[in-house]
Amino acid sequence: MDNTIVAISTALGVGAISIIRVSGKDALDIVNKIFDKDLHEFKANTINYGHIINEGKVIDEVLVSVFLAPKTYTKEDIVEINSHGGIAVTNKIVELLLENGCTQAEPGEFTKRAFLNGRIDLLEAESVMDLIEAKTDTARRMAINGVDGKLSKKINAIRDLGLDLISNIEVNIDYPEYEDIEVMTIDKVRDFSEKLNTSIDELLKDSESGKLIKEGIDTVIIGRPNVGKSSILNKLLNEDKAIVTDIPGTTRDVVEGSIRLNGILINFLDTAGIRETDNKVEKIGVDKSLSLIDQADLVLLVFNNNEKFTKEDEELLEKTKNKKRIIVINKMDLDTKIDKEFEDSVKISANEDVDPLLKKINDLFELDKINNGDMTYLSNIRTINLLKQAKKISKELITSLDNDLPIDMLEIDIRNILDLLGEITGQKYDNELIDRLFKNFCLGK
Ligand SMILES: Nc1nc2c(ncn2[C@@H]2O[C@H](COP(=O)(O)OP(=O)(O)O)[C@@H](O)[C@H]2O)c(=O)[nH]1
Ligand SMILES: [Mg+2]
Repeated sequence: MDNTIVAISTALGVGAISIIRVSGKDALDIVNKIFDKDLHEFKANTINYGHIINEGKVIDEVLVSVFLAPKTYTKEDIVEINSHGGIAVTNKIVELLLENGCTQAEPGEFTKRAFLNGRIDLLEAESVMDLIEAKTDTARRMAINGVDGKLSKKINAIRDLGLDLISNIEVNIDYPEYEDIEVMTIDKVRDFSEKLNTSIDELLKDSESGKLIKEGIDTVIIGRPNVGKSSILNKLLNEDKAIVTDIPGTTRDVVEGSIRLNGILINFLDTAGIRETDNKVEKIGVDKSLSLIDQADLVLLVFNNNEKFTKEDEELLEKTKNKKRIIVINKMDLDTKIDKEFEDSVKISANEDVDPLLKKINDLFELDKINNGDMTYLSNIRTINLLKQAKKISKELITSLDNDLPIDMLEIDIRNILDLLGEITGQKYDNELIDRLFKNFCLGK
């Protein structure tokens, strides 16, 4: 991290202003070479008017902010140039900075430096990205709790439980001859182990909400041709997105659209109706529909109230039986001819209203509850996987206690849990992981 990096931090394109960010020990010296004032004369955390100059010619009229280490985003000296927005201006300034000693920053490199220099932990760094990528206000609320360190606090509180456990075990090992200490510590160890187990469990349960908030619910609409799938999609989205006709096999490609339900993004995928077909194009669509079932978080399986239940309907029922699923009986405005009863189904008429369906989705995922939660959740696959491993070990811990295993044997398990929690917040990390993680960030962040 000896080099001084530069990147455009604002979105590329035409806009009122752009911000070019420079970070590193030579930040002030390098910008000085192309600025018409001496940045060293400015106070920290000030914004100053001046010109970017090259070979005596004015390149742009700018405002330059100076932030001095260590009280900056990266803990290094940072200079931010607010230039006029636009591709030619910003590219020219970056080009000059590169010529004068800067290195082009990699994606996420500023935040990576903030992490490596110890200003933020890994969970906070990941949350910065989540905040930038948040598509809903709910996702924003969750991400800011991560950026703020609330989530790290939760993880660290669980780590503290583990540390308490270890110290109790060690007291027990150090004074084995005192029976009352032994009895007392074993009770404590059990108590802490259960607390540890419950806390991990709760956090893991919350992370399911976290994942939904972050990624939304991928919902695939499945059914035979002409049962009204595309009509349902259009009504859900309140727009004529998919083509609706009375000709079976109209929808061939996947049509997508999303809505927000109680702050959660629901991504709907309307598919080709599933049936045996000789038409090459339609067949590709049918195969695609079937493969989408596997990836979906939710399947809306649509049947036609106005037709007898068919063998194909039965097959779809079978194919989706292990998925989270809502059975939708459509065309309720027409005569009932369907000759199959379902314990739990939503009956609608797509040309009238789909509110009962929305209510059902809400109830199935308890979306209003999620939306009213405290939003301090893990939501990334990396951290959720680590927590899952920790949970497995903490469950074994309880089993060991139930089986009266010698107490010193538990210490290894607890240390493993501590390590896993440490990996979540980045107290322990390997460089390859860090490189991979920050590569997904945007440039200039
Ligand atoms: N009466 C009635 N007709 C519907 C309803 N839903 C869809 N349709 C009609 O059924 C036909 C097929 O609808 P479409 O949405 O294209 O079905 P898909 O093939 O499953 O996508 C169209 O003529 C729609 O207007 C409904 O609830 N009631
Ligand atoms: Mg259709």
